[in-house]
Amino acid sequence: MELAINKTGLEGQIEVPSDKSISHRSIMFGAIAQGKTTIKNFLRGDDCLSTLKAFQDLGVKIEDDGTTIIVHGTGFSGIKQAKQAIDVGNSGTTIRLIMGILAGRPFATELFGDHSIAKRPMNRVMLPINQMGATCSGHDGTEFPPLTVCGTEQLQPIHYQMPVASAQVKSAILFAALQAQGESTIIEKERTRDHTEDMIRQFGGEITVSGKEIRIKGPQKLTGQEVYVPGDISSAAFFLVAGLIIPNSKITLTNVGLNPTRTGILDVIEQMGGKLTIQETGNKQNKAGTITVETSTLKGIEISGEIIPRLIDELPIIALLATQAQGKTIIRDAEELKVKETNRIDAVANELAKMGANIEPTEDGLIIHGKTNLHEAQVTSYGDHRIGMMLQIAALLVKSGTVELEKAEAISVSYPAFFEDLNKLYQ
Ligand code: SPQ
Repeated sequence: MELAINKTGLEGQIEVPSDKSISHRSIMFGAIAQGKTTIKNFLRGDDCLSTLKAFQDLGVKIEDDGTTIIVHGTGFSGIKQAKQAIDVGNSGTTIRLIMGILAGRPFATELFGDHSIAKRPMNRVMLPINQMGATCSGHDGTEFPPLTVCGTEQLQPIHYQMPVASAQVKSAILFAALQAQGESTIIEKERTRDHTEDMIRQFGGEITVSGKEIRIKGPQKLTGQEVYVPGDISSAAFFLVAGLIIPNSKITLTNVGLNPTRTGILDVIEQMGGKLTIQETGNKQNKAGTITVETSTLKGIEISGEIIPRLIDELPIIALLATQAQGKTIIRDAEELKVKETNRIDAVANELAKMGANIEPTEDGLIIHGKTNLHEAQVTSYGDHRIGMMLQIAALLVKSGTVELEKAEAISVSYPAFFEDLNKLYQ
């Protein structure tokens, strides 16, 4: 697809799409709780629709009138053996979190996905849930999907020191721990997004979090709730960066979820000298706000350590931001980027370099020297939604020629209306 280029003066207001992480979890919690869960503002991106379909395949009654989703949960025992293998599409969150739920169900389930899912590491979830008593195995003795999960109603609790900072692994263990006989303890490597912990509380469960240590007793019964999904800061990130780097721009983003485990990008923008204002609009339980950004003079910084999980999905677009900052930006401790929908360290470095950026991949991140002009190129998303959207924002800086994006369709995984929303800013 040919991307829009050479834009200045982006102006306007966008309501960013609903949070992908919370949308997945709202279906999952609705399915394992007793009673009705009503979900408003659910993200209708491909990934979350894969979760919805997966739970229908597992025997859960889910109604969708196009606006509101109603999940009729009957507890963990309402999760029944599927008639066929479950297709998770491109969604790492779906496959990893479902494994934790299936760990406590007494039957075998086969899980598979697309070409990218077939390369995503699963030992990180299989090892702890197997330690709890499930039997999970990957394709041909590997850790990779297609996977088989054989669950048991006799799950044991676990004391687990996490070797990776991963909200997906933590969440899978929490779902298994909710079904285990006794107290489990999870110690995070770094604190990661805590939507699962929040929703356990929202659905009437008990969980104790103290720094990086989480304690949870099983078995627990949860109760259906009303869930309103806030906007996704990971989707807002593309327009935050556009507003900062495109000349003469001012963009306002409404209803952006501001859970502190997700807001690392806002800290980075402030440290780089970006002009940003935040007006909080949500409540204590569901922090949200309106964010306005303006074209800014930016400087390079170092991004490393505990902030990385708070902005892991924003690193591709932060790398673009760094190409427009004066001086050197170093991103470290982000080796997890290599095992996302694609190797995001290589993908970002290759594609931005094709457009003229001065960017080097490293073992655990990127080094970017700015400020550079970007020029026309033929680029690819590698089938990764976040790489595709980052490249469209980069193309807006290109003065002449064409920027052709391969595999643009991947963007519908998390932001089906991305191009329509972008169009609104220059009409
Ligand atoms: O679902 P998927 O494909 O893994 O989604 C990604 C993304 O960019 O949308 C990662 F590729 O986000 C993950 C995120 O990186 C969503 C997520 C979650 O909802 O729990 C947690 C993070 O992954 P991880 O591996 O660090 O736990």
